[in-house]
Amino acid sequence: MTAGCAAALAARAAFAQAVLPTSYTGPWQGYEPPSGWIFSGLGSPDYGPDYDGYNDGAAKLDDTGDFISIHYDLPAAAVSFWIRGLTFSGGTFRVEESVDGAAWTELAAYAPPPTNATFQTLEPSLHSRHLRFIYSARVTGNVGIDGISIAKSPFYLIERFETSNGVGRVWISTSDASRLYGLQHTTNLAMNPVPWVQVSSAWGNGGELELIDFAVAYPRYYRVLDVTPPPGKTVLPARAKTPWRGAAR
Ligand SMILES: [Ca+2]
Ligand SMILES: [Ca+2]
Repeated sequence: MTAGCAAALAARAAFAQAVLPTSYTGPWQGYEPPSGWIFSGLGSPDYGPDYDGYNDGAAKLDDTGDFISIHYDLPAAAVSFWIRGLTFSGGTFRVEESVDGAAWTELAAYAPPPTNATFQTLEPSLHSRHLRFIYSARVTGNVGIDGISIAKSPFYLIERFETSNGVGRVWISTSDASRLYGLQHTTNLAMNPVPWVQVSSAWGNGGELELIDFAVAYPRYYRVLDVTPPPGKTVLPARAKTPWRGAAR
């Protein structure tokens, strides 16, 4: 393989994104991962019986630097997986998250991982778009990983907020053209349950989307979520605003 070809492949791997929700149960070593996923240095053969019950193997990480990474498209609510240490001693295994795929921060560290296969759920930052399971320092033993799934957050990250003349404008960075987005606010985050009120909604446009609150007051906290009606329910298009002329006949 030429250097240019390798670079092009690396670039394609770097840009491929998994669409949330995403999950993978196996088989692992020697198999093509889903789009946006990378398997690096996995040992052969996979562990069996596996941990998630799909009978398709658990991944074997058996050297320092072995990893499974996932690049995904939207804020994640949670990542779940099975983990097991096998004659593990002295090293460290980490689950890490990243905004850009270059700078990584620790989400969890296992020194050692549990000796029985154990189901874990972690909550990455809404800013993160990359997760990786990495054998950061091996001394003795291996780590088995299985049944990784990443859930989509129901909330969208508010990228910008501006107010002017009592009107608030909120932007989210990505939107899908076929989805309806709601802007909701509350004045009291301490209540249980928190009373959220929808102040406006807008159909996605495939890119950055603006949502407007026409009557900003403080304190006021916002969230943006997908409020697309389920199939079968239709939303009437907004009527053109015309001056009031009295009751229609
Ligand atoms: Ca499996
Ligand atoms: Ca390896």
